[in-house]
Amino acid sequence: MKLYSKQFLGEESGFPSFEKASVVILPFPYEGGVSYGKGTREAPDAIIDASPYMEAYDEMLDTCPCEVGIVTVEPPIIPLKPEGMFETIYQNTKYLLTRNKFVIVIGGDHSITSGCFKAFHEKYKTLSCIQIDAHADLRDVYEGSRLNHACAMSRILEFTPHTLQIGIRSMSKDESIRIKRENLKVCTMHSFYHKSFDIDAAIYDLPDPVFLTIDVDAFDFSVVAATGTPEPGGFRWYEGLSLLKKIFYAKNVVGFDIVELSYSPYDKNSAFAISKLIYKLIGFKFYRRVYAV
Ligand SMILES: [Mn+2]
Repeated sequence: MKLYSKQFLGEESGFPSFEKASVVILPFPYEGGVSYGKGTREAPDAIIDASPYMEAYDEMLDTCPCEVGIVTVEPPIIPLKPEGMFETIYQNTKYLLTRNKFVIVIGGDHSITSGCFKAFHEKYKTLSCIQIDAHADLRDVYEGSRLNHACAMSRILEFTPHTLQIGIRSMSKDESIRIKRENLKVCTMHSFYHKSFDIDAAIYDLPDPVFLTIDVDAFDFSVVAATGTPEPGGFRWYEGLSLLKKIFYAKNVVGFDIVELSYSPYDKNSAFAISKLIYKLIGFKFYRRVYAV
């Protein structure tokens, strides 16, 4: 697979070869599945462009996570039709998994997750999914498409019954009925805030390995302001990091995607925050140290 002309972390990455890299970042700039704000097509470049401005040294972990070898591959050509997009993300993810890489997909909108998850699920039969998101994304069809971003978790549930949704604070009445009827594991932001959902037990109960899908609208506007379907009341930076650290330390996370950032020329902070988040998660995956957040 061809390496991208720009690399996550820039020179700080040390420019390892594809073969030597443990981590592969796959930019997937697709926004055919959005319903409100646009701009997520430009998000992968915005995140990669921001990444050389952070330190390669992680003060929390007291190490340089980039030493595991991180490469960024060229974004594939993506068909406009959702079915073609699905096949493209599936095939690209599948290829990287056959090369035994830790795959990080940068979206793009949330409709890309199901094709990505399909490839992971073929490799890991007992795969479960943790979704960090403001929205339940449990509609079967939205605006005439089963691959709309509002249907992301409905598609995942066709592969696995083992899901955990965290940070949710926006859902339809029908989605809430479905959650109760199917006893889906959903930790709303309200119950997270009030500690009325046993999140440790829910994480513990999920079968390994785990695929993580992170919608950036899960975060508070102080972390990410540029997103297509914003919802107030999200995770603050350390609150989010603490939760993600817990997930990475408790489970075998085999890959993740990060979706729904929308590029804005007036907001450099959001892209930088997501760049830093990706780097923190690489650190959590490959360096388990004891520290406090
Ligand atoms: Mn969302």
